[in-house]
Amino acid sequence: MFDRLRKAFKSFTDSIVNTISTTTLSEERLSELRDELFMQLVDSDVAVDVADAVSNAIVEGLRGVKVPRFGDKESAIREVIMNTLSKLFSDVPNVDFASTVTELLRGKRPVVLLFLGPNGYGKTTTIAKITHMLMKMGYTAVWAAADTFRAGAIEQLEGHAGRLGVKVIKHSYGADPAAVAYDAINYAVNKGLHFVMIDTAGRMHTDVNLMNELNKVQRVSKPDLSIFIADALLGNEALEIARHYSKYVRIDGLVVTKVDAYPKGGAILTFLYMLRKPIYFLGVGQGYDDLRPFNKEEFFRELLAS
Ligand SMILES: Nc1nc2c(ncn2[C@@H]2O[C@H](COP(=O)(O)OP(=O)(O)OP(=O)(O)O)[C@@H](O)[C@H]2O)c(=O)[nH]1
Ligand SMILES: [Mg+2]
Repeated sequence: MFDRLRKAFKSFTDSIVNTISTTTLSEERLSELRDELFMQLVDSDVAVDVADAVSNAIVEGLRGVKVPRFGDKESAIREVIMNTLSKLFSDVPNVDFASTVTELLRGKRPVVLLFLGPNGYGKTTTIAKITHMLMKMGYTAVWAAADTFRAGAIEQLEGHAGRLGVKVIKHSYGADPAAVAYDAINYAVNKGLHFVMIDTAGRMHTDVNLMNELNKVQRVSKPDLSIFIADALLGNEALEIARHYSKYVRIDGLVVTKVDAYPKGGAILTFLYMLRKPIYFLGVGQGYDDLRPFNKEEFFRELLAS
């Protein structure tokens, strides 16, 4: 995964090691290397502003760094880059989803999870995957079919529910999604279930009516976590939409989907840097098990692994 982004860091690290093996890192050479890294990051789909900030910070971190003359130069360089990335992203929370929701359950039941995002980004599939994971942990869930807008949305959710053995609370198409969410929460309260997952209709931030409707769903359901589903393949577009969404709804964190079909990898860095929100999971396929917990430090380590 993230092959292209890993190659960008690998090629940069190699260039640094080659330079310091023969000469010192002059200002001029550092500036060339910074431009090289910037271009490689942009080619890996990192947004321009983010590529600029990351390449500048890494070159700053390398300035005047002491590298062992005979030791493992590459690891020394990788450590500098790792430390720089950690610092650059230090205020982006690293959230372990499973332990967070377990913690939330100590204080209340049900825990309510609201899933948001544009059409086709993977909301419904992600609900199924996360529920599958929570059920394996021994928890119970009910789903709110709050996408009462798109034809076939309720049946699609019921299809997943049938396979996983989850109850769906539904109204008819055109019904108020907030009312569906409200009923699902009441159902969970009465049955003592652990989780309510609310499946909402895909929408663009430009549709003010639909965005206000989403705001109402959030006000009524008071979710413990509102999760924006970001399609990795639509990197910058997904970023812009998430930023506009924030004017209407609270976003607590993200799941980045379709990472299996996205060797470039750069959008993940872009989302983290620009939104400063935790990424709970990466979606890595269409199966229920294709969900990978995300940890930013592990991600950076993976990017820098030789
Ligand atoms: N390869 C891959 N495909 C995914 C992933 N997540 C979702 N998909 C696919 O993306 C398509 C859309 O997924 P949905 O879950 O229906 O998306 P949605 O956001 O609910 O879409 P709407 O209900 O139309 O707004 C489906 O074909 C999914 O199988 C992923 O992580 N990897
Ligand atoms: Mg859907």
